[in-house]
Amino acid sequence: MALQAASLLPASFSVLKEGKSGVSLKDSSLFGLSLSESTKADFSSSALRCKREFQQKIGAVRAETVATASPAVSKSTPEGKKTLRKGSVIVTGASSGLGLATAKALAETGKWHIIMACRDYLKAARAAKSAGMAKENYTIMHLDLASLDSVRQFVDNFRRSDMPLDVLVCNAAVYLPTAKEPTFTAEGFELSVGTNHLGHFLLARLLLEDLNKSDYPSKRLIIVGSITGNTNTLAGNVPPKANLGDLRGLQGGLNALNSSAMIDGGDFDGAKAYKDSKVCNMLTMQEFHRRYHEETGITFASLYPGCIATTGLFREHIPLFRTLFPPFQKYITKGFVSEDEAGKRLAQVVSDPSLTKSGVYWSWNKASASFENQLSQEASDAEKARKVWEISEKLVGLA
Ligand code: LMG
Ligand code: NDP
Ligand code: PMR
Repeated sequence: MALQAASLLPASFSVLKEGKSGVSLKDSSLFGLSLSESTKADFSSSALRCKREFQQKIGAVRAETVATASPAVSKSTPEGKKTLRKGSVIVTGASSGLGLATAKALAETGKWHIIMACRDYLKAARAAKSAGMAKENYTIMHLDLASLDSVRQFVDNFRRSDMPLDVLVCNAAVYLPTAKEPTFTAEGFELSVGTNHLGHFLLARLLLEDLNKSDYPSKRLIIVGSITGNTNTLAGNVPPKANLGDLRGLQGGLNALNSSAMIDGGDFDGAKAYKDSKVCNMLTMQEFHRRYHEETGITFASLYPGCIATTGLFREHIPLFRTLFPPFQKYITKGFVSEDEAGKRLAQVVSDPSLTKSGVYWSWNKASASFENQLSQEASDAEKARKVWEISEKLVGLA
């Protein structure tokens, strides 16, 4: 695995040997208001070759849940039980937080090989090691979502690895709440929307072909969303609120030259840009579902994993916020979840046989049971989803 990981690195990389508006506030408990409504609303040919090589590489594991396993991916053991090869899943941003916890949860099942798609190879390698992930369960590959060249290079490298692709998890994100001025991706898009939305948009569009080739019984494309992009919740009403407006800034390329750096054309606000990017993530998932679910059978899903107040997402926030935010979420909103728990939730969306419905935005209730959640009016606006899709494909060079 070490060699394989090393051979997939770009030449410039050092080699490591390890491998609907209306906020619901019924029965709440925050300052005399209860949060359970908001919880409910939001807590609340070559394929064959790949397959053969992949099976040799990582072996086959016993299938527990394959109702529809095709003979191609399963084989019989001497005891007559069906086995299923390991699933192959790409997780972006698996070097910390939710992505790492998800990779760990999947690796522990022994049924998944995780391609950790990360911008910092060494960090990812250390993270996987300290999470106790066994080397045969993962491969690290370089991906910087803030560069479309890097996204294309990643897709090439991945294809050269001959591993199949059964599930893609678009998880990585940046959040720049204290930035006074916008910063930009390699192509000159505002960094939060450029990374969280446009980088993933290109990646997912390119890898759809690879997912389509997979013979795995349940193929999935998951894009991580959030409560804070949904204005039908209390959390989504904390200013600044997400709002894509008429998309004039996105249309202009978010470069702060001939257009605003913000999707709606307004003044730059890092927290809003992040929330807008999450709306794009949730709209993109639904547009994928509308365009491709019937034709491909792929499950498209998004989720709010809970408030994981301890992750690196808040690294740019002021120290006081970083100190107060976890106890605030734990004891006041009660929306807090640990990285481990959130990782198990996302791992369910990757592999649980009961979560195969497409076009769904998953959330979990206080008892950690999953449910289909409602998106805000804007985050479920089909016309806006189509426009975001069409503008985005021009920006990333697909149209
Ligand atoms: C913006 O500020 C920044 O300007 C922007 O740069 C970016 O960072 C953005 O979203 C990110 O935030 C948001 C600012 C405005 O909020 C804060 O600064 C508050 C930080 C809170 C985080 C930690 C809180 C710690 C609280 C203390 C906990 C310690 C324990 C004490 C125990 C006490 C026991 C009683 O925030 C606001 O504007 C606040 C008001 C927003 C509420 C909006 C909700 C709309 C729905 C109305 C219902 C309101 C009910 C609850 C209101 C609670 C308000 C505190
Ligand atoms: P972290 O900061 O811990 O993880 C984000 C990951 O994204 C890191 O691995 C980071 O890499 C990676 N990343 C950032 N920029 C790039 C880039 N240009 N190219 C490749 N990878 C990149 O935050 P979380 O785990 O909290 O966030 C994960 C997801 O969960 C995000 O989509 C976020 O929106 C979502 N989410 C988080 C919530 C929370 O409460 N924390 C709540 C709801 C949703 P590196 O390690 O190198 O920095
Ligand atoms: Mg929020 C039900 C209450 C709830 C939940 C689940 C969250 C989640 N937040 C809630 C309430 C509140 N928050 C309230 C009442 C306030 C005002 C005091 C508040 C404030 C607040 C701030 C300043 N919250 C924040 C911030 C951030 O900077 C975080 C953010 O917006 O990142 C974009 C954040 C978050 N609150 C959440 C979640 C999940 C986040 C962060 C991450 C994300 O959406 O991805």
